[in-house]
Amino acid sequence: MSEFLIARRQYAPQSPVSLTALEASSVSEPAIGLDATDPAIAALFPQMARHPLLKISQNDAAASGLEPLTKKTSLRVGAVFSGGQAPGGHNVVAGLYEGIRKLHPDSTLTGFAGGPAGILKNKAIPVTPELIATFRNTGGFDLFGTGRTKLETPEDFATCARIFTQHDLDAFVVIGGDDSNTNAAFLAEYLLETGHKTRIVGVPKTIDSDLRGPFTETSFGFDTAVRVYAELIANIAKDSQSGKKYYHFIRLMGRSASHITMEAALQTRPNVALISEEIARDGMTMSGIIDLLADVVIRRGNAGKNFGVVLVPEGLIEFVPEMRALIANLNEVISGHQDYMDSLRGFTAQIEYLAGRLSKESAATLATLPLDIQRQMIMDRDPHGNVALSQVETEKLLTELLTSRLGELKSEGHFHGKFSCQTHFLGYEGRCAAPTNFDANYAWSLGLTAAGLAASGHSGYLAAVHGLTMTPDRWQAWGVPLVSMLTIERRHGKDKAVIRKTLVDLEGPAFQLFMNSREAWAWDEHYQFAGPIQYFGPAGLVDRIPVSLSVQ
Ligand code: FBP
Repeated sequence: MSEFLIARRQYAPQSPVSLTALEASSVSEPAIGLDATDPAIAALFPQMARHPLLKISQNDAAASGLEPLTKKTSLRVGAVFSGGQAPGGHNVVAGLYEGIRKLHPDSTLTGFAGGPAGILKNKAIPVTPELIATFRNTGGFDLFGTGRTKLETPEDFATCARIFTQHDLDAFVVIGGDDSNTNAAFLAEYLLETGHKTRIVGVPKTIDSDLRGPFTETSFGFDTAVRVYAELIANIAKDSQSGKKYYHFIRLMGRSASHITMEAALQTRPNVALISEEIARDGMTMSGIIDLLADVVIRRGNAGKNFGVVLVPEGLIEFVPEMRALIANLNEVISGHQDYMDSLRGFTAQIEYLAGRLSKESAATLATLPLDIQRQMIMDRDPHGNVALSQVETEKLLTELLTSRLGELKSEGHFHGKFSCQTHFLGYEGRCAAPTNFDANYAWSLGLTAAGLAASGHSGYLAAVHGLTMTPDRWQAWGVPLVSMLTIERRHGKDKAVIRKTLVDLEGPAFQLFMNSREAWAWDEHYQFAGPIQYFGPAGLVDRIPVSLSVQ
């Protein structure tokens, strides 16, 4: 163990008293109305449709008439990581373990290895106090591992039920994003309907911060990941400002929503940060985006500044209208001819085959893209045959198109500066960093909340910890019915019940702050040196929270 990890082990995550003294707390149904469940959702989830909101709080049990959470018999709980890694996952498990053992000292926790597939294959890992001590406050999901197998068919649910019975589980906790929690809702409904005793609790995980809800201001992992990116962006900005010869185009992870890019921009103040949601709202084409970037480069060039920093969200191309249409058309055509496409050797054969099958508009859009990007869009596909958007090097697409536009403008006498660029992708660098104090506390509190919900006998709930702009002792612990977060969306030509991804709110205070600042950032160097995450030292440094959260 490194000196850092040894020292970091000593950090005692913070939580409100309702969670630190979970055994003396109880679960109530406060008279706060959630939006009425969509009738189509209620029809799909008859067992869960009328689930009330739950709150975990400290009560005078005698006065309130509520049962304290403490148990006379031990609890048996299972847990799994599902989907992409996010800093804080180990603290969720540590909080959950601590919580169930507070409620009964003989309670047990069993992890399943490698994500949801580990449940189906019954790859059980017993959690021990030694394991928890080793992993607490560390990044990564290596305690159990993770995976992206989806549990969505009745056969999957029946297998889960069998495995849960085999382990005699009272409750099972899914630590996952929107898709995983959607599937958790279906699993909970199945178990309730079949009279199975195992209750299902979800925990909001994803660096993308797109799983938000009535009492979920962000997911755990977002803060740490962005702070890692912000440190690196600030270093690159310093380099750019020192050498004064490169534009740096930095693509940032975040599958769809631009929360990471916006938060990184608020922390570092780059010259340009593209926000996909705004681009979609304004119907901006790729050519429009290149015009915007060219304008910044030309005006900075006129002031003798041939350098700068541009942030690009990973999901950008999906929000650009003609690219969105191209992706949809490619997905449709490729999925209809997947076996034949796979049998064709090489890009040239595949693109020739596709040429006659794409719509006229899509073929024209595809032809405007650099060859490398065409290759990535056609040949890199996810397991479902769809374009693997996260593999498309959008930052290179932008710099290639921009270089060619600036070349034209130069030959027409409209651009007198120089344009040299470097491209970067920041993603995996941030997903397994040691959690910040904020994420360590938040994830720990979510784990304790999940323990309280698991013990209370409720199923189909998302653990939620609210009031995150306050100090952890003032946070509140809730159980939000998963049905209240579900909505019907059309996916792959079919209506599906899903937890909707929360995109950047263009009317919200964080975007407004960004919008009101960005004009100044474009022309002058307002770069803010974010520095590395601080784990030891003054509260002002170690207990920071995301800017976008603090302005809510
Ligand atoms: P989750 O939604 O599962 O948390 O994953 C988020 C994410 O980190 C995205 O930001 C990124 O696009 C994707 O995972 C990358 O996935 P993979 O690890 O499969 O390459």
